[in-house]
Amino acid sequence: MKNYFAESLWSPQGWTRGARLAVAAGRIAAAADGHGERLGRCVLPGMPNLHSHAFQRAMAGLAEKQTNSSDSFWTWRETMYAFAGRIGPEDLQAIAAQLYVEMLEAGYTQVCEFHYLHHQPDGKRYADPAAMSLALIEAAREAGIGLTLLPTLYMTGGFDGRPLSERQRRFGFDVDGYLSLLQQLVNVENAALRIGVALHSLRAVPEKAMREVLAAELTRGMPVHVHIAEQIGEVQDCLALRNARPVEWLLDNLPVDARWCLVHATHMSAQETQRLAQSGAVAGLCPTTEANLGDGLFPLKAYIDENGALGIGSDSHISVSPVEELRWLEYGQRLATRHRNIAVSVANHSVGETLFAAALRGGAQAAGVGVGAIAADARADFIVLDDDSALLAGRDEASLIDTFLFAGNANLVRHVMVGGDWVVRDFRHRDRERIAARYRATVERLAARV
Ligand code: NGQ
Ligand code: ZN
Repeated sequence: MKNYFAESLWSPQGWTRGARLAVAAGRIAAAADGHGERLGRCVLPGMPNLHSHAFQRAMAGLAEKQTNSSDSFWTWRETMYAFAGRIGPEDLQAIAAQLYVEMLEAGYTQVCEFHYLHHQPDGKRYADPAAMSLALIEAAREAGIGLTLLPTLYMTGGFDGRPLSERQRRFGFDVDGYLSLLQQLVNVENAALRIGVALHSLRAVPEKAMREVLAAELTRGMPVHVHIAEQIGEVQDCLALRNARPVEWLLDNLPVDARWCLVHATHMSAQETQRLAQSGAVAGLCPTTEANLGDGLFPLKAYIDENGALGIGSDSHISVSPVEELRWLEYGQRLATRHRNIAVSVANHSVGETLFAAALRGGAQAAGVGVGAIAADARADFIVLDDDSALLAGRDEASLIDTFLFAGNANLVRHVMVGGDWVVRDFRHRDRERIAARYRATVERLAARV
């Protein structure tokens, strides 16, 4: 048992002054005694990252040149597919480990990996069909981040059920193959690894297959993630072929509840927004990627007013920072409405606290793991902000989180604990150099392969 002391500890219920924390066997123990080691002035729960495609971290910055005067999400996707085609299991492990180190240093302590790069580039199975999944599991273990691995079902190339394109072939599974991959991975679940279901999108998974996966005994109680309504083109195709908008269709046809995470859900009518909020599902918002890809803006105000659950993800990883995701979540709304201080609730007028609390709660729900709060028996995950930072000087508890999220560009996350282990001390991950060196060698090799 190890005892710690924090001057101010924040949880979604509010601040505790002079908090004592005991950590035993990787968890927060019920009661602490003695004074313990001083952690710092401000201790917060670690943030879950509810949406990641790890391999895309290595192409950050490589899709910012105009290829066509009408560049869009769809032309970006071609660039992404070409890049995806070069990644093998060892590459994936090196890239993901680097990404997870960056996440930890930024204050994320759990990541939901929406993983669809299953097979060899030509679509052939690896000798172990789980090779790519195992590479992600190994990367998370090396970095020391909690992982919710969401192997992704991907079957068709569009709403009309067309076959996968050549570049999509390595994503493809039938339902039986998919369920046996899930079973193999469930067998290695542990305190730092949870397995869940991902259905890539309404474009990529036929309704019948969705029903079969959800009916399987194996998937009972698992988190279920799906990409939805990110682009207008997708809304139009869905309307044309199913006579319903994507979120509307999903809510009408599948048992959407608190197990579900609808990633993006950008384009919703007022009625869809209200119904999604009432379903108890989490809206998985990825503001920096959604900005980067030109997706559009989520109807945040209406959704918060209906008490909708939400969380944040770094998705394509052009940015890896909970601060930047939450900042841009609010700024998008300010720019569009020409108002300020939008994401607040009746109970709390602080934008920072409202967003931070919502993303902790929704992120933990989407991850299917009891994280996101510093509470008795929870996994011992927390972050300690930098006492020496000038940005936090003179800030009392009422403005600490607003300042953390909205002021400056320096990383204020100084120490990070996951499952009772200090993975980041004084801003540096414990294995940062080794993992960065391997990453560098990997991207240099990938660049040479073009
Ligand atoms: C993905 N990413 O699966 O990586 C997608 C692009 C698609 C985002 N939507 C591919 N941000 O949706 O077909
Ligand atoms: Zn995605």
